[in-house]
Amino acid sequence: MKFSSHPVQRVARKSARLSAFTPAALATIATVGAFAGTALAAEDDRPYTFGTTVVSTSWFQGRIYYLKENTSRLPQFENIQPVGTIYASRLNIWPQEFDEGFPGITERFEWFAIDYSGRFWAEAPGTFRFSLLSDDGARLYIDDQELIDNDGTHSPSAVSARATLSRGVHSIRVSYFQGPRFTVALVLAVAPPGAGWRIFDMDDFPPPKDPAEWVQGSISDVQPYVDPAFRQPGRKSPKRRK
Ligand SMILES: [Ca+2]
Repeated sequence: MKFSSHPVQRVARKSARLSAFTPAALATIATVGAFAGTALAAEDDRPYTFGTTVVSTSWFQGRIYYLKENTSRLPQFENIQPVGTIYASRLNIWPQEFDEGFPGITERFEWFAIDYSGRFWAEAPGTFRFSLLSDDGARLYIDDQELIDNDGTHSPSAVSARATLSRGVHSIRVSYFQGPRFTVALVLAVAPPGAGWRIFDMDDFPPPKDPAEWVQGSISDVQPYVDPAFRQPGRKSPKRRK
């Protein structure tokens, strides 16, 4: 999928023009970009972290793995042992240089993978759209079904999909790997039923307070998604027919 054909990438392109990926710049993007809304505007002061070591049972749990040099695809995670665990409510790492590793876990900044998993509650059933921007490869699974395959060694690029989710608890997994130094990116965005694009945040999808109300959700109708509002690069906008 080309750079400009996708909402996530369109925002990334806007941000590139702002010369620095600062929180202030992101807040500005939030007010003008395809993700307009409170989620981005309420950016915390560490917008680029892959996660923290502070344990949270309601967030993504990300297991960090070392990869062999010249790995070009996501690994078989079942066959390797994690070197540490981090937690994140959102995956909001815009394209950036990364050379510091993970505080308290490892100094490695290339040839690593993170397998994020968690659970979220869909209150309103219907069509959810997801978009996954990454450098290098990433895949998105919901309820053990693969929605997005953005694997491989590549510069920041996004792939989108849509699916119908029922009301209830859903599992979510984002597998990610960073190949060669230095650039990284990992942004997961969602457009819930009848709503616009925003950063997917676990805190936006809490279950009912009473566990007696919890029900298992289901997924159906998984399909690729291309936003009709975005033109293909190099093409003029179609003339309206009379
Ligand atoms: Ca990279």
